[in-house]
This record gives sequence, structure tokens and C-alpha cells, in this order.
Amino acid sequence: MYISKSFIPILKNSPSEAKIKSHKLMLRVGMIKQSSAGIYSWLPLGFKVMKKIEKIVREEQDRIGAQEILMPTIQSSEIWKESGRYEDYGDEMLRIKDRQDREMLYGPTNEELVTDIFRSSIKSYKSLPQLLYHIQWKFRDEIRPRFGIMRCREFYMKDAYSFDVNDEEALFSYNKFFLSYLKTFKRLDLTAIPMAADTGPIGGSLSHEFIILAETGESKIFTDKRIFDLNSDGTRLEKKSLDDLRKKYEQFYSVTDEKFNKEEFEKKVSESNRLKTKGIEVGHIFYFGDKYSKSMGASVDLPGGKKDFVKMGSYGIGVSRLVGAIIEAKYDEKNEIMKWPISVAPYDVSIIAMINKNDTSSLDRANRIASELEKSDIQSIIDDTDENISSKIKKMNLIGAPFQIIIGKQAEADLIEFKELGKESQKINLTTIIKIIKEQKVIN
Ligand code: P5A
Repeated sequence: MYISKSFIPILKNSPSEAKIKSHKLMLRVGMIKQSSAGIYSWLPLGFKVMKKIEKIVREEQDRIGAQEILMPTIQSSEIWKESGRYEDYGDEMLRIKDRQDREMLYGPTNEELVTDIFRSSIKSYKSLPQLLYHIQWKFRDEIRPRFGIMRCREFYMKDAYSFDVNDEEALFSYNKFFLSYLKTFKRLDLTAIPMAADTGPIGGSLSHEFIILAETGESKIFTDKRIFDLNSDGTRLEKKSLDDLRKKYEQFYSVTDEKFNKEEFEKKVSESNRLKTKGIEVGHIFYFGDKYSKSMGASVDLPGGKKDFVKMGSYGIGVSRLVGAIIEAKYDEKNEIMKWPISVAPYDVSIIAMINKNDTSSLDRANRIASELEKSDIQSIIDDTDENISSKIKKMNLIGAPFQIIIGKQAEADLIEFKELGKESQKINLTTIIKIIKEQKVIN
């Protein structure tokens, strides 16, 4: 891809309306464009990143046995009246009337709709567990949309729902998602910490928010620093192993402000391990038993012939918010360098060629390198403009491909100037470059 032909509308300076660095960068490099308050179009660069995040989220859902479906964005009010949430949800719900005067709404979440799908087909405990998910736009009429796509009105969410025969099995499902979330965020090169959280309008008795640390985050958190040393390595998709994983995390005090209790914090966490800070909520999981299955009549036949309401949980990841969260974690605003994790980078390599109008040799060389990289499934973007080299480098630093190739006027035969952002540049041949990039891609 040539920069000159791409739709990457870069601004010279940081936009003044943006308050936090992810919003600034996303507007600056043209990843998104606001269409109205809290509603955005995704332009090629932003869309590429979001699609890569979505793919990782999907793979990790599939890995725990969840099945993908696609529910509509527009729902009927009927099912919300059944669950009792139609009134409760208040002004955050965008309510619409169709031409027959039927009350419709743009879904802010899908507990009701998925329960309706479940109850129409599943009648026996033998079909359980069922883990269903979709990745779909949601709408919440936030009173104060802010920080770009971080808190907006229309956003892209992965939401999953579990249906089980009893509490024990339902907690097994809950723990599967707990593991899957740790793995998902790790693949995005983020450290997301599970924190005991309130259940709010979703309801239920057990809930964790997954939070990444960021000064600009909207969630206040209180935690034991030692939780950052934990990981999910070696955990298997078995009850005991998953239970141990959750216990391992829960042994350390780690809560959002709604759950904060000063006395408990100071009793459980030594002074040197206490961390009070802010973070961004990138995922949220809930266990709510029969809250929806009871009110909506979703029951199954049990082994002895009796019937019972299924036990449910729901599990959300803010797919569009993650684009901003990764920028908050990775963007060096002072030096204006964004380095995307290779797993979600819009391009793997930027090729910066010194272009001379009368001599196309460096552009020819850039093209040859790009097509060799392509053969190894490495995506590149070529700066083919006639700007000077330093402004080209600045631009590429903002676009954020984690690797750069610079083709100067007097390029040596075999050697190429190659740089990983944040590291020294080196002169090596193309085979070595491909090897270095492929190695990083595999780690992810
Ligand atoms: C869980 C899945 C739910 O809606 N129902 C289905 C449950 N949870 S949640 O916490 O309310 O939302 C899940 C994740 O969606 C992201 N998110 C948002 N992203 C951008 N703008 C918003 N206004 C917004 N609201 C929620 C968050 O990442 C949240 O964790």
C-alpha cells in the first residue's frame, strides 16, 4: 500500500478538542471520524486494528467452546418488558417506534434476546452447557459521551452468554471466560487485572471487571501490587484448574471503587503493596443465576423428570474501546511514537523511501521489498511521497507499524536499514528482516 493512495488523513498537529492521548492520536492519524456526538465512523487504519482485535477475541471465545451467532442491533420491547428491564434501563436506552407504532430499541446489551433464542430451542439438561456469543454494535445513550471511542454511544462489543443446569456448572462456565479473558488481553500485549466489581443494571451476585492501568482511565481501583505478577500459564479447561486460577487471583485484594472498603484494604494489604490508581475497563463478566431465565421462563428438564430455570452469566469485552486502551498503554506522546503490538498492528512494517523525481530506483527497491515481505505474510506500507525523510519518519512513527525500513539514496547492494521502534537501527539483509518479524508474530 502506498501512503499517497491510502485513506489515512493525517493532521499536522494534535487536535485541540481531544483530552486523552488515545483520542488525540486516533483523530491525528485519521483512524476515526466523529459523525455525531459519541458516534464514529471507522476509517481504514482504525478499522484494520479493530478487526485484528476482533479476530483475537473470537479465537479465544472459540477455544473455550463458545459458539458464535449474530443477533440484530434492533430489538423489540416485548422481551424487555418480560424481564422487567424495559423501565429500569432508563434514558440510556435508545427507544424507537416503527411504522406500525411498535416499540423497538437499539440493543444496549443482549441478555433478553439471547434468553429468548435459548428458550425456543433448548429443552433438556442434556444440551447444556450452551455458551453463545456475538460481536455486534451496541447503543447506550450515555449522558456525557467522552474521550472518543472510549466512552461513546455506539460501540462494538463482544458479548457472550452461558446457560447451565446448576450453580456448580455455571461457575465452571464463568471460570472458562475468566481464563479466556486473561488470554485474550495477553495476546493484545495488555496486562488486564480482574477486579471484584458491582453488577449494576446487568444484575447478579458475582462479577469481575478486567482493568488495564492508565492515568486517564475512568475506573478507580484499589489493589495489591502482587497481583501483577500472576498469569494463567498452565491452566487447563478443567473445573479444578480453573477454580485454582480464580482463587490465585482472588487471594489478592483487588476491587473497583464501588466495592472499596478502606478497613478491609488496609487489613489485607501491607502498606508497601497498596496501589490506588485508575484504569480502563476493557471487559466485564457477570454471574446472575436465574435472573432472566426465571422472568422469561427459560427452563430445562432435569434428570429426575423435574424442571428448573437455567443458570446464566454474561461476559462482555469492549472491542472498539480496546483500540483506545491499547493506545493509552503504548503511545509515547512526548516523542510522538506509537508502537502497535504486532498482533494488532495495522501494518507490520513501514517502508520509508527517499524519492527522487528523476530516479525511481529507491521506489523500485521499496516495491521489491514489499512484495518479498508479502510472500511471508508481512504487511507493509510504503511512503512514496516526496516529503523529506524526517517528516516521513515522523508520520510513520504515528501510524505505528512496529518495524521500519529506510531506503536511502545510496542503498548498499544487500543491506537494508531496519529498525524496530524504540530500538537502534541496524543494517541487515532481507532474509534476516523477515526472520525477525516472523519470530515476533509467532510469539503472539
Ligand atoms: C456483559 C455482556 C455488559 O453489557 N452484558 C453483555 C454485559 N457489560 S458492560 O460492562 O456493561 O459492557 C461490557 C464492556 O463494553 C464496553 N463498554 C463500552 N465501550 C465504549 N463505550 C461505552 N459507552 C461502553 N460501555 C461499555 C466496556 O469495555 C465494558 O467492559
